Amino acid sequence: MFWLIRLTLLVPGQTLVMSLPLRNPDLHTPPHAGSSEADQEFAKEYLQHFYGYQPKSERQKRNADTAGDADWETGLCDKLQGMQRFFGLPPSGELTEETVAVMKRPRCGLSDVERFGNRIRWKRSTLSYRIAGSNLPKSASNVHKVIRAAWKLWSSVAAVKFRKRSRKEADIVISFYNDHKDGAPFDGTGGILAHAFMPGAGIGGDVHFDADEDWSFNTTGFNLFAVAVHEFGHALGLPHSSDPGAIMYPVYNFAPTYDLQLSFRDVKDVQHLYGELSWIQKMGHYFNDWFQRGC
Ligand SMILES: [Ca+2]
Ligand SMILES: [Zn+2]
Ligand SMILES: [Zn+2]
Repeated sequence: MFWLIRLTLLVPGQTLVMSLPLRNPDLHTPPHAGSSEADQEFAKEYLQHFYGYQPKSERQKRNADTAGDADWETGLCDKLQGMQRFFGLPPSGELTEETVAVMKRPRCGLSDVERFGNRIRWKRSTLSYRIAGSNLPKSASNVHKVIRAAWKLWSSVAAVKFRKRSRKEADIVISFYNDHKDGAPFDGTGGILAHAFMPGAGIGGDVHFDADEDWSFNTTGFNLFAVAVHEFGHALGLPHSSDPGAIMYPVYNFAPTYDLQLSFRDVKDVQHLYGELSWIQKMGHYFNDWFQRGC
């Protein structure tokens, strides 16, 4: 799946992307009972991408004091335990089947551990967004409806509003891509579903969906609404949450039998950035919903 090792650092108004060639498979076998070599390579790349694991260079390995597994000694075990803790798995540091299964679940492309402070936010309270026209799943009108509903979930709990623009530049550009050149290529069906950029100028705040996914508006494939709400959380400045009930949980776990709702933590986090709704704003939302229901 990964032909490049990617490290993406997102800071307001600035994006730094580094791509390195994939290393040859390591000859050392870490103490991962039962896991195949392919799983071990996959796990290393996963931990590099999502948990900040940085393998030593070949030269550093040669200079290592012991002949043990250099990768293992340079933090792979710590990163694996960090991943296991994040997902509520026993933090054994062993690449168990259960751990590999979690790693292989479809998910968001952003890291689970990068933190950029807790006050990265847009300075304005009204943001514009634009849906780029190409590669949209069918039908486009459904996409527009779902995107509007996803923004509304956030604006109904925090003092931030969203306005759609058709042509002019917008703060947040939403696109569906196969190939694209932001340093974090998509990977075909499954794997990474989408990614977004933290608030900032230029590409900041933009949201990209993998056009190769089977996007849906119901219970089949990947529910676009669920993924959009998650990615819009990033576009507003929210990091990943380890709470499986939170929208900001990085793995796709939409349960079609339930209404999608923000968790208590999601609400508190977005209110921390943008403030709570005023009494008048709450009444405005209430009457708006009331008129839309037609009763
Ligand atoms: Ca994908
Ligand atoms: Zn995410
Ligand atoms: Zn992208």
